[in-house]
Amino acid sequence: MPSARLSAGRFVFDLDRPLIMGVINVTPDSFSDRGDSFDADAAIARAEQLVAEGADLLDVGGESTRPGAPDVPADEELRRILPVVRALAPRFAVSVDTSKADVMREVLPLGVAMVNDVRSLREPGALDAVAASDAAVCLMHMRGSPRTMQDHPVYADVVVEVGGFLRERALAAEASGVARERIVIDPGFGFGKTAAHNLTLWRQLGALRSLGWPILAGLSRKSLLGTITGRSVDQRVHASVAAALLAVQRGADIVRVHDVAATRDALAVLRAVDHEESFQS
Ligand code: HH2
Repeated sequence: MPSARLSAGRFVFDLDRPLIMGVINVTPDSFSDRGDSFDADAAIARAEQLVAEGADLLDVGGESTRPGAPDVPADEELRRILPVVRALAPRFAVSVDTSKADVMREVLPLGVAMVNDVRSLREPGALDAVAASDAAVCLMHMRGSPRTMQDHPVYADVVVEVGGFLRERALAAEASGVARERIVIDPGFGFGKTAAHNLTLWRQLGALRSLGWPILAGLSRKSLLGTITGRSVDQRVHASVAAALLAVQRGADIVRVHDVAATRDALAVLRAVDHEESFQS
């Protein structure tokens, strides 16, 4: 079973309750918010709001990974996120959503708590950049790249293949010197998967968790929820809250969400029902 703690730079999180990671997309083209936080001041204000609402971690990203998104050069990604990371990292537990070693090397000395890499530290230099720090890392499964990942993904057994990949990447990180309690794994909902693949992985989160690392689940506002409910991106809050709840019930330790306040309330209800001792009148 995964370690009961997550060590993330100067932060240590107890994983006996689920953590909420709030999303800050410093991008003009994210699928989920259409550039609401592209301006640095807007991103910082949103981050402060998400912390007040109950976010444990803030995930700051400067490159959209939606299906079909173009690659963004490292200097442009840094131009977008650096003012935001500089303002937030001294105050809060900041995760940086990036795959580029150049970006990691620039932000890690600023006191970043986590690197969240949708490419699982496979870009040149990325593994070493994280190993040389004390930050946590989220290793995510993706088939192909954002430009190609939804082109007819096929798996013989999606749970075995995703689990095998995540295990291999987590062991590679450990072999490079990243302690086990700094590692989180993520099946990568929507990254090179059909709706059926996503649902199978979701049902089997417990099997992935038994690999030995905590699980992060990112389902918030995703197209799977649009497929299920028929709703557009800006109308997926209710489905996203249900998704966070059902991910935690099936084994997620961290949920990556846009709607922090609503998710926090839902998880508080779950905890009151599941843990008698947490709610005594
Ligand atoms: N999903 C997105 C981005 N980063 N990281 C992890 N670990 N897991 C995820 O599921 C995940 C992620 C996509 O969501 P969003 O950031 O809202 O959109 P975009 O990539 O278009 O900026």
